[in-house]
Amino acid sequence: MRIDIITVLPELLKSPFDASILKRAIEKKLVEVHLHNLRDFTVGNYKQVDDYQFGGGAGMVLMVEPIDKCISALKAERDYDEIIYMTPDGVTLNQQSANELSIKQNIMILCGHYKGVDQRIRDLHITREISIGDYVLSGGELAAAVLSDAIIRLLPGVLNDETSALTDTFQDGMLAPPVYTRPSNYKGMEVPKVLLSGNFKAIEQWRETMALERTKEKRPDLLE
Ligand code: 6GU
Repeated sequence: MRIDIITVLPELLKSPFDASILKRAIEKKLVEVHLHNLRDFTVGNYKQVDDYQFGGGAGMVLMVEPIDKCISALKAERDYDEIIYMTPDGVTLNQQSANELSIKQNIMILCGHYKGVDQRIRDLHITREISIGDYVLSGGELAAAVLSDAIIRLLPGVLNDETSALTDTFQDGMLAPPVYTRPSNYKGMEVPKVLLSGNFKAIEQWRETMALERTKEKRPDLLE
């Protein structure tokens, strides 16, 4: 898979891809992530990427021309399965949409900023608009990092047995069961005995029961 991210703040997006699982996925060439600085596509001397909105009102809008130039240059290089705009008025990201995107070949992600982007970019190029929840962030960069992480960890070979995505919360529409590690007794708090029993059938059963109980308690909406 290849992910191209268009942003006015590439420095904000470097570190998420430079540690842990995402770093390893890139090193193993399971994914390529390319950051594109919108300022490299400006016209004129001031490297201007945003401007006041027509009709008045507070907040700057990312201009159509630099974004169109950047997206068009990338499109000329390869076909994109999705061109995603990160925006709080998009469709809320969930595990199912992350699963869907993880089987694509080339994905482009546009990060909004300030009051967003000129509507003509959305009309012209965008195939999907994604939000990461009902709250407002200063820009789409952190949301793009969240989306990329959710996708990349699903790519074959990225996770090993220990970190397998199959047992994740949400992957089967349920929350994951509680987990414990050593010591088995901490300040009198005991680990559930079944987990120490070596009886894998009983452990599996316990985990299923606990997952269901936890989902009923914390996220009954998932069971409807
Ligand atoms: Cl994708 N962008 C911004 N700016 N705020 C958000 C968001 C995205 N998702 C939730 N809040």
